[in-house]
Amino acid sequence: MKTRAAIAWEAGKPLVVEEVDLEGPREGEVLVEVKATGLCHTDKYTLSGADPEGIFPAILGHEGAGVVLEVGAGVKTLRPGDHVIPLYTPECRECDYCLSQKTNLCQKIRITQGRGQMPDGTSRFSCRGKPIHHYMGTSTFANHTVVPEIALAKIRPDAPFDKVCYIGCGVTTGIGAVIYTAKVEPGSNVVVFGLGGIGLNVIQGARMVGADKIIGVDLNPAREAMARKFGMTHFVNPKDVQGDLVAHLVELTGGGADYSFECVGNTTLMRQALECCHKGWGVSTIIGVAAAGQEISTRPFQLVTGRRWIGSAFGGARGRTDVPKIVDWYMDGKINIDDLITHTMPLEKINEGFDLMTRGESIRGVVVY
Ligand code: NAD
Ligand code: AHE
Ligand code: ZN
Ligand code: ZN
Repeated sequence: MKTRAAIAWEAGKPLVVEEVDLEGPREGEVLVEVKATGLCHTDKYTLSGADPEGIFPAILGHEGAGVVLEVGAGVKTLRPGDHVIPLYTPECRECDYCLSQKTNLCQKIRITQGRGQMPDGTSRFSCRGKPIHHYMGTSTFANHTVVPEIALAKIRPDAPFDKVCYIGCGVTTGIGAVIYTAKVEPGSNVVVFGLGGIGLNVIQGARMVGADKIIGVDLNPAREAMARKFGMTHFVNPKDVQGDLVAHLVELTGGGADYSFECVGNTTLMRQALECCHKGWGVSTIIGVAAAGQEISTRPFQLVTGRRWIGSAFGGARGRTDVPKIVDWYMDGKINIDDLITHTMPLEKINEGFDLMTRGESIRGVVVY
């Protein structure tokens, strides 16, 4: 079939919206009509050329929601008409990783996914006869996409696509990092570096679990009002801090954060996030994605004295199990998504959506097909 997609032909160049050819689903695969997709900073990162797994040409996008149109041979859990959220972290429920119950990082199709291919090593997308790579197994910057069955969460049919698409990455990543990865307890003091599409969901997750102080750190003063609405109790703009930021945060938390989260992708901030944690027990979770070649460092003494440095992908969520629950939380009014979606646009305006992100004017931009 023919469909419309925003193609990343080359690193560092704007996306080009054009017609593409899409082959039907093969065994274990599902054809999805994407109804809406969010723009995540990770798409921008890959487009920039800094991602070692960035392969071009490709159809980016990993924060979608849509409807199943057709299923390939052997697909048992989905049928046409089902509403779904594509998962860049699938859940096969049979690989060693899934069975371990210690991680959400299902590895069943990770190798081909990282090569921009479907599990059989080929692509379903092409444009003027030239194959186009998939991205993160999802490619939601296409109006139609083919996704493995194990990488689709079935969601309730009454959930609005233009809101719950954000659960495909940002909402789950932020809230999940708090509840599934760090397991923040009520009464904890929390510091969040970066108050964008991910960090604001960390804030909302911290409030949900009953954190005490929730301190947000961002260079953009415009982020303060939104973060307070989501539960932030103190705002720190590093530009306004005289002296050492880490010392300031340790003082503000009365000895150090019980939990900190880095939601920017900046290795200097990752170090500060670790070092502002409380001696003996503070846990710092890295969520931000840093470019190829970047490395983190700290004095080992920071860890010897009881701080722990951990990371979180997709908020530690098991997609097929947890995403439908998070959709329920939204539909039940337990989490706020609407206020974070500051801009919606047609696919033709997707580059303007990324410009808004770069200028710090949007929290989440969403393309509605
Ligand atoms: P965003 O652009 O919406 O937000 C980034 C925020 O960081 C902005 O508010 C910006 O003002 C702030 N910021 C930038 N530099 C700063 C600095 N030096 N000090 C303080 N604040 C600063 O991005 P996002 O969509 O929220 O994504 C954040 C990061 O998380 C990215 O690196 C993205 O790739 C990553 N990410 C990781 C996962 C995961 O599963 N681990 C999932 C989604 C996104
Ligand atoms: N290809 C990148 C890695 C990027 C990365 O860490 N991705 C996160 C999700 S970011 C979503 O916005 C992730 O899930 N990582 C686990 C995995 O298996 O990719 C790079 O820098 O190499
Ligand atoms: Zn993302
Ligand atoms: Zn698995």
